[in-house]
Amino acid sequence: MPRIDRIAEPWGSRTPYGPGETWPVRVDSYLADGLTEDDVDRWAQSATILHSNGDGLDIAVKDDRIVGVRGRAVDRVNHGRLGPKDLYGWQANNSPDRLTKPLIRRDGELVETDWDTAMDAVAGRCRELLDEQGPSSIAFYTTGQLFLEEYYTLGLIAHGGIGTNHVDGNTRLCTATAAAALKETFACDGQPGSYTDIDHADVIALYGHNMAETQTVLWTRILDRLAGPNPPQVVCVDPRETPVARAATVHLAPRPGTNVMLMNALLHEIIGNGWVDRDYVDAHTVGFDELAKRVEDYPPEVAAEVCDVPVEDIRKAARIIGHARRLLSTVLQGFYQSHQATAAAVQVNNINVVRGMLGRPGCGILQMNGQPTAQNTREAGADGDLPAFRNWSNDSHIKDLARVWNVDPMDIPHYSPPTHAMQMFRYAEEGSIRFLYVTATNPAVSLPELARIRSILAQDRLFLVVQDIFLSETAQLADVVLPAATWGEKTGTFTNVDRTVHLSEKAVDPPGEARPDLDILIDFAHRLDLRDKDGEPLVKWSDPEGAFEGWKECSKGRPCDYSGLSYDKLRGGSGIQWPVTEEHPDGTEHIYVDGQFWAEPSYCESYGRDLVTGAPLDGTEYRALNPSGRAVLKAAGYLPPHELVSEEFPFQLITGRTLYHFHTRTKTARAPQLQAAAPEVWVEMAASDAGDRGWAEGDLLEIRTPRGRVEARLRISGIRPGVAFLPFHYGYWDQPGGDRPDGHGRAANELTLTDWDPCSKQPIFKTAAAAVTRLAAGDGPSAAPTTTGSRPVSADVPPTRGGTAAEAVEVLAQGGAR
Ligand SMILES: Nc1nc2c(c(=O)[nH]1)N[C@H]1C(S)=C(S)[C@@H](COP(=O)(O)OP(=O)(O)OC[C@H]3O[C@@H](n4cnc5c(=O)[nH]c(N)nc54)[C@H](O)[C@@H]3O)O[C@H]1N2
Ligand SMILES: Nc1nc2c(c(=O)[nH]1)N[C@H]1C(S)=C(S)[C@@H](COP(=O)(O)OP(=O)(O)OC[C@H]3O[C@@H](n4cnc5c(=O)[nH]c(N)nc54)[C@H](O)[C@@H]3O)O[C@H]1N2
Ligand SMILES: [Mo]
Repeated sequence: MPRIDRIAEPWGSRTPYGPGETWPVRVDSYLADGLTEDDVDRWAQSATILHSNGDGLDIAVKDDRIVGVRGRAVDRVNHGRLGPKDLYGWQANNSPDRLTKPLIRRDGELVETDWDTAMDAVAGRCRELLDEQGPSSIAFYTTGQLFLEEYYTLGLIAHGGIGTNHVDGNTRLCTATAAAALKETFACDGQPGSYTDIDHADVIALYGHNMAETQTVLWTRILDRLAGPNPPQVVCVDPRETPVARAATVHLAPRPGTNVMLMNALLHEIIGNGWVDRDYVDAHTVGFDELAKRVEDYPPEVAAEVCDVPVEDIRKAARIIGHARRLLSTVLQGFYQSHQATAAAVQVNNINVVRGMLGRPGCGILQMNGQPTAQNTREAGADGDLPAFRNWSNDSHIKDLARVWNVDPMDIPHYSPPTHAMQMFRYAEEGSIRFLYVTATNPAVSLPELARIRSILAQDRLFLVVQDIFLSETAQLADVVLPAATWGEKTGTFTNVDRTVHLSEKAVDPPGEARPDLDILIDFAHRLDLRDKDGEPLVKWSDPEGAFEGWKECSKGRPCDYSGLSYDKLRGGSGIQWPVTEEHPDGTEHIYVDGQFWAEPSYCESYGRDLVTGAPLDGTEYRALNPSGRAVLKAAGYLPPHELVSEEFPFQLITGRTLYHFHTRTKTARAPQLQAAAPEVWVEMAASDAGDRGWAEGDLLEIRTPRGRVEARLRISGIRPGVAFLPFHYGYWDQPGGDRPDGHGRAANELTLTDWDPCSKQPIFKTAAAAVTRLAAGDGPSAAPTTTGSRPVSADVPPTRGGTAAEAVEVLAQGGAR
């Protein structure tokens, strides 16, 4: 069987196809230690977890250990393909340094203990605080990496049992703007697009989205269209020369933080030239006149100046988008992690809406998620929102939720918008939050301004519980550490960006005494003795399928309706797109068909916000604006970034990802092929910036902002001049699981600022002003990958290769390139 080094060739072989054709099948697999499929004892059905794409796969098991993975040919998402992180990342499950016993802090040290002692300490401290200070002293900070069943249970415990409003996920750092932008335009979360739109689109526009590295299989789908007949045109908006930029018909590389200016100029051209579907706008929208008037002030000449992009490129991009017959737009962190995040993302929605490009094949918006299960954090109400897109400011929605949970409506906090993560950390800093229960996230590396975060997490008065699979940087600061089972070791469901629900089956037992997150949460609820209004236990299930059945009831009749799904139905075939109901038993590929939205005032999830101040609108205001539930076209003026460059801090600092690592690397650094591909932090700068200063590839630089400093070796790349890029994957411990802080010198978030978008409250990771100096000349190139956005401009950097250790199998169903 053909073997390919998938470190060297992250996207594998091409299987070209044309518009409207079916994407050919290509089954990718990787088994450890030279095993073949004949050696495998059994396969367990699941999907990928180190990104949001939701590629169906099977987990290979031999001698009760995970030994590899194979893509599922029948799955609608990937047609068998897997990306490098999927092929190699599962090895972290088998890492010898997994947490296997609970830990508790005694005399300043974390020591091993038994589950009873650990859980009594957790529930005991929580109960004490509830009695002394009330529910507002309790907070939960969760993730986009657990299962739907776990979030739903957590939301029930926190909102319905404890009654705190302080529940959020790291999804605040990740997809808060996706949700916010959808709520602004459609008054409800829920992804309008479908991945199959790639099969039909004639124009694909990617805004601040390095899909090639962050959803590799989705990008493979685009590459296969680009290699086929009548390929789509691609528009890329990104200040770096990413693989997306290289494949684009037009690449706009704006100054970081100027997205709204650029979007307004694109809309200026589109509306000004009449590239508008007037019938659609008249029948299905409100707000067009304000939008048209607002963007009059943003001619391309002005944007060209502010964004520093050639005016003819802006016009060209607008013409391509304006003439598209089937337009797919995708948005991610280059838009979401900035000061006008929601305002910018909403302008992307506006383009598709004014062009009438929604609800049919090839016409979609993907306000992308990042994490594998972030969609579920939002749906199930573990990000502060209420379950199943219920509206916290609509009393009848609260009453309905109270019915499902059998609690009193007044017991569900809904007196103000849910507390967002950045505010929760502020409350912990000020001392009003005294108990913080962290599940499956590593805030000591991933939150902005780490010196501050460390000091908050290390406070004596804060009781910190960390539930993880490794002793992360955050876990090392905890009072109690709870060892969790993870993907492959527990069962549950999760939903990807395009609403596809997958079942992930347990393949093997967790190591040592580690337990599924769901079991731990239910144990916590029982120890707190949480009850419903009839005195029965509040949490009525004891296993994942029971939780799923509870969720089906909760979601029935709401937009994200799972009531027609079951575990059995998800077994054997492809993932299925919600809503799944009696009328649509096989799921729903396109929502918002014929301009039908979930925006009707009594049904919608959100009444929207002011894009500048973030203040929520109330029901009366919303009814006046949008009585019949149309799409809302919201305009926004451009505001400059909050932290501007100066003589002292002349570089714009942006941060982000590389193809081979996931976040704080707790998993990918433990997969040898991935770690070797990007072993240490680097900083990207343009050749002109390096040349002006006499710096060379591989020189050791110091990057400094008013918050901290990082040392990194220089990669001279195709990034725009004046901008420096740092990957944020490298935490401050020497090696994952190591116990020696190395002086806090390499985590990008030492440098980032405590500031957020007013509407989505998503932190600004993509614009800060930095000083860069050289500490030492290098003795060779930096270790940054050459296959990605960090591709060197110079030819003498050795290419990134995985060698035989990274050879994966690729089986083409129809003749492809190999
Ligand atoms: N390999 C890999 N894949 C992942 C992840 C991972 O850690 N590694 N994480 C997953 C998660 S949780 C997420 S959220 C996604 C994130 O996926 P992406 O959003 O695609 O990744 P980022 O690298 O954070 O940011 C994307 C791009 O934004 C650009 N950018 C920076 N500032 C600006 C700006 O002001 N304007 C514009 N237009 N662009 C700007 C950067 O140059 C960068 O190329 O990836 C998911 N997939
Ligand atoms: N500067 C900068 N900072 C950023 C970003 C950026 O672009 N730039 N991006 C932001 C974004 S989009 C995101 S999503 C965040 C990600 O930030 P984090 O969520 O902090 O990153 P992870 O490394 O994914 O942390 C997940 C943790 O959960 C653990 N874990 C994995 N599986 C399980 C499980 O099944 N159960 C339990 N209990 N634990 C588990 C892992 O070991 C790990 O410690 O970072 C954000 N921070
Ligand atoms: Mo994310």
